[in-house]
Amino acid sequence: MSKTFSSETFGQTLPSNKKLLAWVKEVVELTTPDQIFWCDGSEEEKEFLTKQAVDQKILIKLDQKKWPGCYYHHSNPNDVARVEQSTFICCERKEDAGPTNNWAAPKEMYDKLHGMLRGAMKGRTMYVIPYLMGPAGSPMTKVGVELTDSIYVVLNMRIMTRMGKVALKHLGENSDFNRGIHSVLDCDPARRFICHFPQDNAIISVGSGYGGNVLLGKKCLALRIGSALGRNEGWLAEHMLLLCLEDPEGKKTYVAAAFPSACGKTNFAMMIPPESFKGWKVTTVGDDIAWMKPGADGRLYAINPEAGYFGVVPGTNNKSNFNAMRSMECDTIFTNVARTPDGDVWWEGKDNSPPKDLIDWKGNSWNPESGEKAAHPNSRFTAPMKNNPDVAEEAEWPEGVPISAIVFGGRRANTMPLVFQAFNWIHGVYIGATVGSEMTAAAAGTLGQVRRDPMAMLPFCGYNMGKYFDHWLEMRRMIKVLPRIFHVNWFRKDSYGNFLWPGFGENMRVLQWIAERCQGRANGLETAIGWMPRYEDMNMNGIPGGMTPERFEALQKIDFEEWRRELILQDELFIKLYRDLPKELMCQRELLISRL
Ligand code: OXD
Ligand code: MN
Repeated sequence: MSKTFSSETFGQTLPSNKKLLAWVKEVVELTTPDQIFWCDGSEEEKEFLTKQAVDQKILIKLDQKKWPGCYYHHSNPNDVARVEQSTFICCERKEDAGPTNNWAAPKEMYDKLHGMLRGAMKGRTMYVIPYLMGPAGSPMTKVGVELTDSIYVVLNMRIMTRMGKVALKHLGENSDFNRGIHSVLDCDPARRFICHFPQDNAIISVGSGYGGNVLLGKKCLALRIGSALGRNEGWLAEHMLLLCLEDPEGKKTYVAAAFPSACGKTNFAMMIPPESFKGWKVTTVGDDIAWMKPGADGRLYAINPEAGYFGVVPGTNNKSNFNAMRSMECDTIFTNVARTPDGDVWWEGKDNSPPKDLIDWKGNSWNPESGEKAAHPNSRFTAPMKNNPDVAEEAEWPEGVPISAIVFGGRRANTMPLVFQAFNWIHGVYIGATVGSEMTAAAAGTLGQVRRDPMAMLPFCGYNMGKYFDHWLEMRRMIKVLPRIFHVNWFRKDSYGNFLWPGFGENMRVLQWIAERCQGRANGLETAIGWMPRYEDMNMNGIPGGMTPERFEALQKIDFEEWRRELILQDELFIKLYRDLPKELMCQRELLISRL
């Protein structure tokens, strides 16, 4: 093996885990790095690597008075987002990946990727990152090891996961860990592949440096591989935020919510209740991913496997998300926002006064007349979860939190009311399976078009989506106290195109109804699509701009013509998945049609 200079620098001894050592050796022989760096997760190591990253111009040090511990990174302009077209599930049978995933045969894909990785780290350092997804000591926690040639990945992984010695200790001599290999190669989109091998608990990612493609603990392990592991092991890996709602008497309700990307999961998870909600508090357990497993008492327990936030920056300000602004005040890595030569950062939606001499995310000088965005719309902050002033203490609980409510939602200008509740678990699974959301600005020409994104997992389900629905249905036999299931839509508009609901902190009103429904305290009306609050069932005190019963009726309206169209649109997904679609869901569809 080549030189292992972290042990010289930090006195770290190599782990004794033979399986881990043998696998690292194999990858070293394949990729031939000049050096191997075993990460221990210490503060000294962070300082050392940060200095190296600055010396190598991978990171730019921000003004440390304004932004203590914060750094800036420009990515390659061709590499700014997840790439669904280059993301593969590699299992033996194509039908196991299902019609919503790209598939490749494992052997062929391994051959191709190993060919690309041969000698790929020559002249570079290979970092060995042992990490945990989940709190140390939790029975739900999984160990991963990522081998990467990117120092940016190391510094992000140490924020997003519990990394280093703690992970090696958790692993011990066990051979059960996720094997992840990442190399940026030459960052060519034509040679970019994000590949998952669920049967081997392995991931190989090449050709990209962008977070969602390369921080292998997040979308790759915690969702794609995680969902496949969860199916075999009897749990759920979901694209969900987790929050704790505490009422004035101190009673806590834990809520999990799945919204497609860019529908405000981080904002909802970090919500601050309005002034009129004295004594109510929302704390954040997680903002993106939940692992949920039935506990011994028959309830469904959830952990947030992550330790940090990798959030979209544009649009974030003290009003839209006060806690996200606090979270990124120190020890944060900013990627692809705009910056100034003296180490400040700025983005669209931060405030109305971009600083002078702004440098845009591509590194060019920028002014308001440039006609382009200064910050990339998918620019990100990577911040430790502990920076959030309202992080829940429960985020560190190894046993997780008992979930009372599961909420699905999307961005819909019409059809979907503000809130309704499923009649039961199977109906709730149908509601989750048929989630649709309007595409946002990124895809030109399709603006406003509704894309089906079942349970917000379309890009993240690591196996056949039909079988995934089946797994959700089967879970009801393992959970004695089933969470109640709801659907929300903050984005319904009137005929003039104005939002009918103020959103943000005011969503607290919906959350209160949801929590009280779970406790059997709030009323609701049985309708064709589910249980719905009437005007008098919701707390509208102090709502900005007021809320008349007429306006609320428009928000909650079930328009039969719109629902007819909705059912036809749902068919697109059902036809695609027909072969493996559980018949319970077809049955729910028929029941809904007959009720309507
Ligand atoms: C994310 C996403 O980055 O969902 O969390 O795309
Ligand atoms: Mn996400």
